[in-house]
Amino acid sequence: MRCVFPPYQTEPRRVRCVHLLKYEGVSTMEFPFNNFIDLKSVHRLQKLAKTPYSLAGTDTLPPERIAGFQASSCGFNLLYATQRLDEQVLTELQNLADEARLTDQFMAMKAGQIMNRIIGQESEDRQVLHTACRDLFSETPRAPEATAQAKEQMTRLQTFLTEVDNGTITNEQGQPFTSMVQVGIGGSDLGPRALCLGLKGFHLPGRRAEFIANVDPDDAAAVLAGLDLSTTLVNVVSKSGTTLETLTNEQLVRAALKDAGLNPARHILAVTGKGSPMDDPEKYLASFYMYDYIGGRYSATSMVGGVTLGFVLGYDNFLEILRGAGEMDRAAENPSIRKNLPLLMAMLGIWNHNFLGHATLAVLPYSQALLRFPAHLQQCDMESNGKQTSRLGQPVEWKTGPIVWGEPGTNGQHAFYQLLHQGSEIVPVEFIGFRTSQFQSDITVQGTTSQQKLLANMLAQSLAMAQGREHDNPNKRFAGNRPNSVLLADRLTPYAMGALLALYENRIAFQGFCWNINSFDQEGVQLGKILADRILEEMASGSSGQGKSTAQDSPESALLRAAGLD
Ligand code: G6Q
Repeated sequence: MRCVFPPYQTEPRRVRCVHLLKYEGVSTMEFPFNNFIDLKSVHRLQKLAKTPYSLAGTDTLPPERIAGFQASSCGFNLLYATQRLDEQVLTELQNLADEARLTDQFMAMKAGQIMNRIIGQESEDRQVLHTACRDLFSETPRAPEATAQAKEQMTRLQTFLTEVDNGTITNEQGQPFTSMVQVGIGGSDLGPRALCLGLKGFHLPGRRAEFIANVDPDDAAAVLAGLDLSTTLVNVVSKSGTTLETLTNEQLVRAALKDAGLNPARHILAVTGKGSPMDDPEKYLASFYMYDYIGGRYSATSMVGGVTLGFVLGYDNFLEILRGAGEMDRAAENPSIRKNLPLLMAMLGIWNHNFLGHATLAVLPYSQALLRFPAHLQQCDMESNGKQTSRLGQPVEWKTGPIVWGEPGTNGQHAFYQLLHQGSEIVPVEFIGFRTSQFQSDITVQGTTSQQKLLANMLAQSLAMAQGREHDNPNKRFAGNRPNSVLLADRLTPYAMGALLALYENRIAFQGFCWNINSFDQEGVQLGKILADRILEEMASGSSGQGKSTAQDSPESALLRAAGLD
């Protein structure tokens, strides 16, 4: 039985197709409901949202509330007493997760159901199996075939890295490679880059990794200027093997290698989809694969991240990233929101976004290492859940993904926190912190370490946003009631980094399941690419540069002229 409904609006509103999820032996999955806004728990939550718990004032956070609103998974603790909710709201959020069958949908995804599709419309129609890349440690992986493919790639990676380490793979002069440049964009850049920067304290001595993403020639120029190309490996990463920016930058780097008198075939490796135009092992020093069922923005734990991270951190540390991610994926199977951090964070986000009406979300890591993690989340969240068509191919009538943004604290405190505390827009915040520093090199000044100062600031911000402060002078008044949570772990290790990545990936997937949208395609990036191709054609042919504008000019030509680029 399929959940294909007649055109939107003609179908009477009701929740249908419940109890049709199956995990095994079913190639297509039936989605368990139609409209988010028709779920019974949604109606109850709408009523509760009229009088949310008030955090403002000095007696709103008694110790029992702070102790009660905590949860943990895989070494991460979430303190969420500073959210605008009470036990009743939490119970209804659990009911919503149950009614929308969120963990069932997650299990179905992990087991290889076709989750990337829109029923009744042309769509990608693919499995979503990034979780299989890290399901390497269990004797009963949820998607055994995909995990077997991941293991095969891991073995290739281990062999390659061993040969780089033991001098079997060297440059033409027999010198070891010390640097790797990853050339890729979007999902083939952001996650791997965020993780690479996130784990600098674990980089192998003498090893370094750089990234070139932008087609702006200044990006490549700045990176290449700081490298000795003779001891540099270039890792070109593109799932499709057709991305304009990446193919252009590959040519640019090939030319730079040749200019330096080096043989590109001894320096350039590739990570790509099987059968893509880049799947040409003859052309590269080594080739690794990622598969159709791994979306770009969910690919950091596949070879898309594995090759560069393995090179700079060592194979064992990459394996630790996968172990952390794999354990968080297991934690995400628990139907109880009190025991499943990704699910809890998904539901808190939905409470703030759909019921309290907050349009954006700031992710503020109190960890300089996580400098680029918000940028990765921007892509992962907004490309996944910035949608307005349901999985049944109908327009949605409820809010889907929020605007996600962020920067590390304490730097942000000296920048945009003014708006967070006193602006007219309420911005829910997710703070992320670690009890000890990554490098474990610190100084005590006036009785506290820098790490303590960092964490004290994070907790202070959480309290200030929640409780605010009364003042006679309205300009010095803080209204409070700015919801936030604090996510804490002991130290940002490879294991913690993997767990954090999977925590957010799974939170995003749970929200997409709840909104009944397809979190795994990205049609919204296509139109701009098509128009850019048209403008490039005009630039290459010079057809817009023939005199004054005419009434027949296409908008592309007219814009080129107006921009002085004809
Ligand atoms: C991610 C998107 C997108 C993609 C890039 C790079 O989910 O699909 O960001 O990763 O466009 O694509 P290629 O890896 O195919 O070059």
